Amino acid sequence: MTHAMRETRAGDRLRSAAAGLSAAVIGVGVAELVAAIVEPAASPFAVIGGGLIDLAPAWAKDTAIALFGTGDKIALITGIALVLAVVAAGAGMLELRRSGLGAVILGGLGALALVVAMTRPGAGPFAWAPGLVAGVVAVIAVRTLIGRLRPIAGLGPDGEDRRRFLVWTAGVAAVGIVTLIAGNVARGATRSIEAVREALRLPSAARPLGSVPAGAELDIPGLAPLVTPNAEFYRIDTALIVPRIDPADWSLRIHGMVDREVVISWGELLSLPMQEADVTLACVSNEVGGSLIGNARWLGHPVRELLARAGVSSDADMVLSTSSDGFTASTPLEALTDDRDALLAIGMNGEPLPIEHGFPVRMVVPGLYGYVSATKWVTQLEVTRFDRATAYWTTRGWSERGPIKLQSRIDVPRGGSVESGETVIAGMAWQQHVGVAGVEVRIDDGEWQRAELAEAISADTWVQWRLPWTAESGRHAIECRAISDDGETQTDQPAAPAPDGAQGWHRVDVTVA
Ligand SMILES: Nc1nc2c(c(=O)[nH]1)N[C@H]1C(S)=C(S)[C@@H](COP(=O)(O)O)O[C@H]1N2
Ligand SMILES: [Mo]
Repeated sequence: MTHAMRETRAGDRLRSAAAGLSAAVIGVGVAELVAAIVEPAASPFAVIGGGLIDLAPAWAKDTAIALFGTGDKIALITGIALVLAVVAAGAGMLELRRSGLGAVILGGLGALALVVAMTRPGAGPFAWAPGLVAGVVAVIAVRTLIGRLRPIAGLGPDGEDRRRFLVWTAGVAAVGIVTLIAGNVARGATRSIEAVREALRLPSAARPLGSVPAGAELDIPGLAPLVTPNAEFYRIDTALIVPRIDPADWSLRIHGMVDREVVISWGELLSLPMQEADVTLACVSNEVGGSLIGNARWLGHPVRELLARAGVSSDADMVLSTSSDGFTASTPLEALTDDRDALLAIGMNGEPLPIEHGFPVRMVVPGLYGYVSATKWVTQLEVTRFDRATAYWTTRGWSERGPIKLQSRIDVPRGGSVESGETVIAGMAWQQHVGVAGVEVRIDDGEWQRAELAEAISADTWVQWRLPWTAESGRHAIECRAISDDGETQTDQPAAPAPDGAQGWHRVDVTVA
């Protein structure tokens, strides 16, 4: 084999890989456009990503959140795109070596997207369309492009030149990118739900809460605000495409171990007495010192009232709430029937729920981690028993119950370097529905010092704390621990988030200049 020949073959391999890649790009692009038009939730990326999320074991969810935080979804999409690119390039190379082989691979990927889309919870009547289109378009594209490459590679009649092949390949990819962008724009344009939300006027609470106590907000730079603005509120869910529910189409069905099923529409819900509650929501995946926690003023109707209307069987001990996208949470029945502010919430900090926080209706239950209580886009409450039904994260290894653990966090200083002299250490502490009685701080394993606790809004919210500190130069370790209203002292025994929440003391290392 001459040197020149070897070079040509390497070039052809590269060309065939590019052909496979651009065939995949046009397949995906056209499919995303079709999905945006007929059924946004059936986008091949969304269904494959959603399927992977649902298959992922607890440690994978944990690792993803630890690595990418709330950017975990972007990381997942990027990962899928990279795998697809590699497979598609390989399909192009195989198609050149053996006609039909690459087409089978790309068609198979389309079929996979089709099957996954049709078996997703809440799949609509056109769920099959994007996958089918992706497969067909990609097969036609790879057959056409590789057909044009074959003569160049010396495998067919002459008459093609490299430049024309390149133009074709680039053209196909360009069309794919344009349709991909168009699909995303089209999906954005189905923003009508955004418009509906913006036009909504929420009813006011029967007995509106006053503003938060003046002594509750310490106002220290770097310290988390007591009330988390909606735009800064952490978001955790399994939804790659956020469900967009028109309130006019929304209803909640209460069924299972009840005397009578209750179905309530949006209009009916709005006509019921509304109640406000300040409640801090926390994610079980929050690491010690982490930021998957926020506090908001929620507006809603007590879940208790609707359960009473349905008449709950005395044998029941759990309510399985289900969202429009199939997520489920198992909430102990008593947390929904005792006197706490467990709400079917429609408002968050004076606005309708943001779409990514559950519009139009979600659950909020003080004292429990979000994964066992805070179902967004909620559409069903099934009254049942823990020994009869299992919720989404429980089947993936997380605890079936998730009471909030006593925790505290240092926000100021957050590490790095600090000026020497008079300064302040400050942070947050929480154990929703129990309440925080105190926070202690120690420096360099010294004596525990009692921090000044700000006024709490209620036992259902986190509380700020501060401790004046004379910082002396050198390296220092700052630790904190909370004491609850039950008299419990926050444990120093570290535990990872899985299966029922992280624990241990938060520690910050600083260098004082
Ligand atoms: N439909 C749905 N609701 C959900 C989830 C979800 O994945 N899907 N995740 C839960 C978890 S794990 C948490 S911590 C909270 C987070 O609520 P937020 O995104 O409004 O902060 O929502 C809960 N409700
Ligand atoms: Mo969570």
